[in-house]
Amino acid sequence: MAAPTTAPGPNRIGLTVVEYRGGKTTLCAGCGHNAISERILEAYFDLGVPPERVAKFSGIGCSSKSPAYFMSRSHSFNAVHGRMPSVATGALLANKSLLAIGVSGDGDSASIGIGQFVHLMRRNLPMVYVIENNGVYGLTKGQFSATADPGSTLKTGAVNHLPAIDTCALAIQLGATFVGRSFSGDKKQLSAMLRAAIAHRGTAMLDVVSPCVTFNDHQGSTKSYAYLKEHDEPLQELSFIPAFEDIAVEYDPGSTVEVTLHDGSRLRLKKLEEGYDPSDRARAVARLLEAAREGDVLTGVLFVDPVAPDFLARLDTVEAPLATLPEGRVRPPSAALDAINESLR
Ligand SMILES: Cc1ncc(C[n+]2csc(CCOP(=O)(O)OP(=O)(O)O)c2C)c(N)n1
Ligand code: SF4
Ligand SMILES: [Mg+2]
Repeated sequence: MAAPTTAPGPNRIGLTVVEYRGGKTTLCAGCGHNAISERILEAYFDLGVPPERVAKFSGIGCSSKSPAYFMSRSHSFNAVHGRMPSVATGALLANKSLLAIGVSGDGDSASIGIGQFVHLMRRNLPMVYVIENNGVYGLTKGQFSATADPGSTLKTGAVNHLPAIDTCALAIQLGATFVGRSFSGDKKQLSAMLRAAIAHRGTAMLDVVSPCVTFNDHQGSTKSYAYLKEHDEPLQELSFIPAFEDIAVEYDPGSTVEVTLHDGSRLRLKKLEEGYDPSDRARAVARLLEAAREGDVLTGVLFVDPVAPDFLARLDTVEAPLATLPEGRVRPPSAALDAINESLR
């Protein structure tokens, strides 16, 4: 049922997957971030999104280098460390027709960038926001970040004593409208989640555990491939049916929740955990805290509200990109300026 295609042939707008590729990666072989770049480009290819409509944003870190490795034909802005949210906000306020994706790291979003991150989550800016979460500052040689779990160790044996920031719990509590957690090694779950995030109108925050093979893949790490294989606790089996595939499939509403997204696509969540309701914010946060206490990594769609108005809708910003508006529409008429000048005399 509606499995991602990524066949070598053209997609629905006549482009091949090669046309969604980016530059050759300079990240370490085996880095989780590389797998996420692949899933991202496949998701846009499968949905037939024109690369020229996409704007990629990032901050600083190995993760923030990732946008260079997918969709070279898209717009791209590699911002300052932790300041990507304000750059993306400005770009979308100036041009509402862009389809935005931000790629950040746990350091970029939860350490230096936490001040910007929290405001992005409460604004519900329409963008996909991926945190490639490896628990360390990979680019600067593997210091603990703010998402490192207490008791986890560095390769040197140093122990983290501070509590971890759970970006998903924080985003849900702050009002984000699509929040999911996945693992770079779970191709099926991550692909469905990314495609749904692209179809969602609002901030879709995906925290993807993405092991750093060079600095944080040892015993004692809770962000390693081995730890995730042992402790990944999926909430649902996800499937995504794009709006252009008009397929009706029977399902049992007792065991499956179907969410209709902004563009008519459907996200189907087959419950693996009885009673989990992805529209209940308080329960979602409580369940994340419970999982953390048990040392489990809860994955899947944690929370979704497909109807809340996004930031640009609330502000009622102009449809046309600001750069295309004629001067007469962006400047106050001279009579208005004269009146202001007169009032200042
Ligand atoms: C203002 C500023 N402070 C510190 C740095 C140094 N620095 C570069 S990347 C980074 C952390 C990156 O960590 P993360 O976002 O988790 O990305 P990763 O490399 O782990 O993917 C730091 C502290 C910087 N570039 N700019
Ligand atoms: S140092 Fe870590 S995060 Fe950076 S590219 Fe290498 S494996 Fe990836
Ligand atoms: Mg990191």
